[in-house]
Amino acid sequence: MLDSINYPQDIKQLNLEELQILADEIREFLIENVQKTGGHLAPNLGTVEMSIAIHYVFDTPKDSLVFDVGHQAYTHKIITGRKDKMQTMRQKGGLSGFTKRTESEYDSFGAGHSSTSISAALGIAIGNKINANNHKSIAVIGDGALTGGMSFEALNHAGDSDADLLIVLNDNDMSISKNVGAMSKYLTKLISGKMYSAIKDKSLGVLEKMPNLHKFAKRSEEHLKGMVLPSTLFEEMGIEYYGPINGHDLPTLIKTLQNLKLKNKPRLLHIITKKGYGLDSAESDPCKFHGIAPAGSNAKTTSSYSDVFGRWLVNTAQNNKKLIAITPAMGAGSGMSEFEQKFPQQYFDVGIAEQHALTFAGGLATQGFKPVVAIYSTFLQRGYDQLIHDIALQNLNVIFAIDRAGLVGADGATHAGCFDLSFLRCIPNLTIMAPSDGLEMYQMFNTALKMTTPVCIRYPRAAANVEHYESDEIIEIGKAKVLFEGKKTAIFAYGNFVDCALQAGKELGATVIDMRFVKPLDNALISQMASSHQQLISIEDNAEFGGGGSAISEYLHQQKISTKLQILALPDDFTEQGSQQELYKQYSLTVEAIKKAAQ
Ligand SMILES: Cc1ncc(C[n+]2csc(CCOP(=O)(O)OP(=O)(O)O)c2C)c(N)n1
Repeated sequence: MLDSINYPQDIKQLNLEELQILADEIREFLIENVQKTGGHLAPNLGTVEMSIAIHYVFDTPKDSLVFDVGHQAYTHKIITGRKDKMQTMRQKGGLSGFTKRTESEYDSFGAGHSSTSISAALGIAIGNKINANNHKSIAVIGDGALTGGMSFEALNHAGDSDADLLIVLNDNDMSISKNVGAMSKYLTKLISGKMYSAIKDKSLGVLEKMPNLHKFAKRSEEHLKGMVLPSTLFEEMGIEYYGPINGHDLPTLIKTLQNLKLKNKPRLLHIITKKGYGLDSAESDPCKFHGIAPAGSNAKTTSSYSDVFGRWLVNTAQNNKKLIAITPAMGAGSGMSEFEQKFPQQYFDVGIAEQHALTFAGGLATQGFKPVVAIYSTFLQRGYDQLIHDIALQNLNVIFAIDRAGLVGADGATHAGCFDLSFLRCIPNLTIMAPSDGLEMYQMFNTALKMTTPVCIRYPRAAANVEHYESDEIIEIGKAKVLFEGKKTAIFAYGNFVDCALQAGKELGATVIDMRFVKPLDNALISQMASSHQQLISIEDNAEFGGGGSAISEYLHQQKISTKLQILALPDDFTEQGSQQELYKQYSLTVEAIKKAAQ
């Protein structure tokens, strides 16, 4: 069946039986393909029927379909002209793992970060209304993404509008880890109504015995609406609520969507799905199968920076009850699983709520706690005002463990941590460090623990480059470290690029410096290097504008020191996807590039 399907009009020719066969074939295709390419397997196994049903019922791309995060849109990609490129997914030059407007007219809105879909789809719906074109606007959002503040802001707006907006809430009770929070509990309450208590049954078989919605079709709308509870939180907010229904039952999905298509007010369809549906291993461990590496990729042998951070947390908490670790829904990825298990009282997963995570940490800091916010560089962008207004301005003692800084690889531009040095450097009161290996990182966290002001430690998605990293030592604030003494050229390396600089430096006979601090800079050392060397090179995986090299340049300018400085950093452009090594080469962040710059 799949061979003959390329676009939504092809699936519109199929009958229900054929659609079911198509769903089964797509699921098999996904299992095979994603294991080869790597990517978000479990989320996509949960959205096969939903994606088919939406394209079957609606008239995409005239009707806009907006996926939240966009990590669960693989079936959508397969049936919107991209089936043959699925094997290129997440690779250099290949399909994005998320929705992307430049990739297809069917991707109504680009995504990667969470909780944007209702706002974007509402914008489209209100635009449609003003343009009087009768097009539909559909947001697909997971229960995890619904924990993000923007979702609530958008619901608040939508419920008070008359926009033709359909929200499909894909509820699988999971974020990457188990979903958290009061909203998640409320959704569970909704679905544990008598009629759907059977949903937890793995086979979902009991649901099939339930009357299909088409039997209700001739009855009044009121019967369709609020079938389980007389009123829901959504309805109280002015958004009609429908469901919950089984999100793997194609006939029910199609019939329900056909009914909901006829309406033109803000409305929400609550569908229940199983993350990893159809693959036993993914169903039983959906967190592990949320995102998987490609088959044959190197098995992990050494500790990553995230592992080192996790170890530091666990070791430090043994005798520090004031240490509080906070994650906006990224506990496992941030290396905090052991900490969560051993110190549940000191661990807070606040949901996909970066803004709240920061201000919550600020509040804790005022009470004498040592909050550590573990956050990916790209998601810290969400908490920028909170960082300035709620932490730095009040000089509160919050430690930021900024993971996935620099180029992250296959996830591409939406997830690259290319801007943190630029947006952090300009904020007063912050200390910013970038470790060159796991040992230095461990000592930086020891140092941060002793400080009383806000501290950022930014590190990459990479192996931590050392076997032994546990240490009691601290490092001197604002002091860089000369690793190799040479002549003529001095190379200032930040974080992960120290190794590469050292190799180039040794080959060139150049001086190599591990900068360690982006703020405060080791100005004395920079002056000294500028006067004793003919030329300077800096290297980092941050945008050139405002990054570590830029900091050196600004200092030299302020001091009226005239010298040659070449900054190796990321260009004024959004970076591509690909392996980290491919991207370092593309953006000239290699030993060769340093040698070329020196020459
Ligand atoms: C702002 C932001 N924070 C964190 C993430 C990382 N992230 C990607 S998917 C995901 C979980 C989403 O859960 P849900 O919406 O329920 O979708 P599911 O994967 O369960 O289908 C998280 C936390 C993100 N993409 N954006």
